[in-house]
Amino acid sequence: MKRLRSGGGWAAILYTLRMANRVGWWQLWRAMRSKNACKTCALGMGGQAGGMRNEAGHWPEVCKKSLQAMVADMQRGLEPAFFAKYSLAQLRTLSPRELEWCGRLTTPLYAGPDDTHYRVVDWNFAFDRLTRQFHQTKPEQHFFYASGRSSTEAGFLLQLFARLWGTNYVNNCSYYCHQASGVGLGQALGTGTATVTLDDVEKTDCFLLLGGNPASNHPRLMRTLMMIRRNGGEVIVINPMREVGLVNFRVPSDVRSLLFGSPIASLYVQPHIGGDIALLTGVAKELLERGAVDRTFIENATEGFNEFQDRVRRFSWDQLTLAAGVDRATMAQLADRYARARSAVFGWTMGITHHEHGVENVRAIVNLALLRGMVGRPRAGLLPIRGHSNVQAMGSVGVMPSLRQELFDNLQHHLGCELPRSPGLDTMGCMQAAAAGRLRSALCLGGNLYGANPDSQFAQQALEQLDLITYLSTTLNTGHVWGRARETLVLPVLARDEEPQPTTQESMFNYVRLSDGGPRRLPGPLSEVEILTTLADRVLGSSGPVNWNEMSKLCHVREMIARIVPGWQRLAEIDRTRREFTISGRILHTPRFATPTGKAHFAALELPSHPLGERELLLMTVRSEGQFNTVVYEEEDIYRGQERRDVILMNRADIERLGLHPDQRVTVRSATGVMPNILVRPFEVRAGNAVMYFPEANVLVARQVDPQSKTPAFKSVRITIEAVESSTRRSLPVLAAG
Ligand SMILES: Nc1nc2c(c(=O)[nH]1)N[C@H]1C(S)=C(S)[C@@H](COP(=O)(O)OP(=O)(O)OC[C@H]3O[C@@H](n4cnc5c(=O)[nH]c(N)nc54)[C@H](O)[C@@H]3O)O[C@H]1N2
Ligand SMILES: Nc1nc2c(c(=O)[nH]1)N[C@H]1C(S)=C(S)[C@@H](COP(=O)(O)OP(=O)(O)OC[C@H]3O[C@@H](n4cnc5c(=O)[nH]c(N)nc54)[C@H](O)[C@@H]3O)O[C@H]1N2
Ligand SMILES: [Mo]
Repeated sequence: MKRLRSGGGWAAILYTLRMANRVGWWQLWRAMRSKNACKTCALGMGGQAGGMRNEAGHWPEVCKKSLQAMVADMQRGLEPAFFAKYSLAQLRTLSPRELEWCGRLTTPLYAGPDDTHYRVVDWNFAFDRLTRQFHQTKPEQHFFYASGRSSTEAGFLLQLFARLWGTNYVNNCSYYCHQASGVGLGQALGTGTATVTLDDVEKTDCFLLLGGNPASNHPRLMRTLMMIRRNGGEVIVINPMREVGLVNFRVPSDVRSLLFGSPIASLYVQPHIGGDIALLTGVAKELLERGAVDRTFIENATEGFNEFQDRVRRFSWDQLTLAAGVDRATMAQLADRYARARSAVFGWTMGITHHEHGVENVRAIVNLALLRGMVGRPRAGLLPIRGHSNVQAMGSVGVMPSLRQELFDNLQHHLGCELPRSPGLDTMGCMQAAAAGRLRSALCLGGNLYGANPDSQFAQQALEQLDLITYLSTTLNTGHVWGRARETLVLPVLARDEEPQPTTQESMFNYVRLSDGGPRRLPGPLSEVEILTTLADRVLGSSGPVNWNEMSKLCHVREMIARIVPGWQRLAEIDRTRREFTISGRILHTPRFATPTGKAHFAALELPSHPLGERELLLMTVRSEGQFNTVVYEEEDIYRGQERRDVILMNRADIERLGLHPDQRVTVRSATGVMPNILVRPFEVRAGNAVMYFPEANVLVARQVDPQSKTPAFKSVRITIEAVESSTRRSLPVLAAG
């Protein structure tokens, strides 16, 4: 497959045309223009400004990802005959892509212990079974998981139901995503989210992008990065792998960029996987040696500087360059550019959080920002680049195992009753408890807990221990066939733009958007909120602290959120004014922080170490251009020039050193699992490191988590590679959908 020389551009536009052919031009155009927040990443497009418009009002912002998601939601419905025809065993042979393109779920499905096929059931059966489960189990035998695509209102009601029922076993996909950012920022600044607005990012002098590939995963950020360069600013990329779209990108909505391409990175630094703390400490050491630090800011607005400085001085240059995999000259170059910048924004993604030292990684970024006073003023600050389109709201409204004190107090006060104070459980904590037989059932509001989980075999076995697992989903995914309990319920839900009532979403810039919803495309699915309020009414009744019938009107849910969630007061008026807003108290344009002393904290950090054996490599598991998490839309990854997913990308030097050759079939092993028949592909990744695609590679990822954020180390898996003599191709039977 041909390697592209820049990201975006014509490939993205051609893709749009192909997708439009699939579902009809007029339908797709109308869907993309509706007043609904974009369904994919958390940059937050659309809402009342209309689809394809960003927070700065720029139009048209087109993105392949939103098209893929939209076209997937516009598929025809799965007929009951499909489930009579194909057994669970046959469905298990389908790839994530094949499952996604089977069609939309339209009827509740049920499979019991002796069933060979999913049975189509009616809603009454589903609610009866679920209600019985709640009545037969104790509160702490049940856990709740939410992905980040659901509405804020559904998330709020999910945790409200769980807490009134009596458990804190409530969590969301951020435990496998940005939790380390929330924890790290909380420790350092007393906040858990971005300190900047989109406008700050667009006007900054210097954007440092660590551990992310926005060309694929946040394409609309690429326009902003292009503009920073056009205005004479710097974009510094820190990534072990050379991502072509971060070198050059053709922004489809900009004619000049589309025709000629836009340079993105002004400096591209490739550390080892896990080498960021060493690299950032090296840059800090350089700045300290030059005296290029903001003394006034450090004195007035921070704490812990002396200890930090001592720690940095203690490391030798050899220690730092070896651990980072970056030489001193490059560190100095990075320091030069950062020292020159009058303002700087640090943005990061999963390359930073998916480690056992994820929180320390985040603290290292904050340290560097504090050193030059780059937090707490306009055009400068910190930006965790969030994944799911509404994952940030899940945290804001309490889909978490432990509530912030203020939220907990407000909630109790508002409800006028005692809520459970027993410790909650994070996502891996729940999986471990399930595996140990301590839990009986689970309710998943979207997502694919099986597919997202490290150690796939363990995940399957853990979920099998449960009596009942219930998935609220739009389409089929691997979780429905591999992540089953003794009994499984799959409940079809409406997508955001089919909701009968408006819903809200929160962007990574703390901006709350209003989505209008729209007409249903298919008969059958219910809204997430209708399912949750019906269930809560059946289990808890409506005579207690919450009248669930009333809660099925979303304006009532919003009034309650406005009263109890700090910073969300303006949500109370949004139904009347339709005015979207920035959550108060989050954006930091002055150097006062929400810590007890009002000061920001430096952290003295150790260097993580990954000593590798001679034949070992450190593996990261990443997304391709053609997928959204566990949902694979296309097999190919156009930016990385891969036409298939069963590959391992390696540095040429490692391929030679291990006596392998390109396109050779190998077996990849870790302490957790084995993946046979993988193709070796050369790639510009720092030697000693390798790359495979998530979710397939979750077979290899261990269950250990970062002790502070409980996030698995999806990006640092120790592996060995063995050549396979005769090549046997794995081929997947393809089933006809519908
Ligand atoms: N198209 C598409 N868009 C998406 C998603 C999707 O699956 N597909 N998923 C959404 C979600 S939930 C999320 S969280 C985001 C994820 O967005 P990203 O974080 O951009 O996604 P990953 O593919 O996990 O990419 C991680 C990047 O980190 C780099 N990296 C790996 N290890 C390290 C390291 O130790 N240090 C540094 N500095 N870099 C490292 C990799 O080379 C890779 O470029 O995207 C969101 N948007
Ligand atoms: N090895 C490895 N593992 C990883 C990662 C990695 O980089 N490497 N990344 C991790 C990250 S960052 C994340 S966020 C997790 C993702 O974990 P999850 O959020 O659990 O998984 P998704 O694949 O995003 O969930 C997709 C499913 O959501 C359902 N869905 C889509 N839209 C809606 C909707 O509007 N409502 C409802 N109710 N359902 C809907 C569809 O049925 C679809 O199949 O995976 C994590 N796992
Ligand atoms: Mo994520």
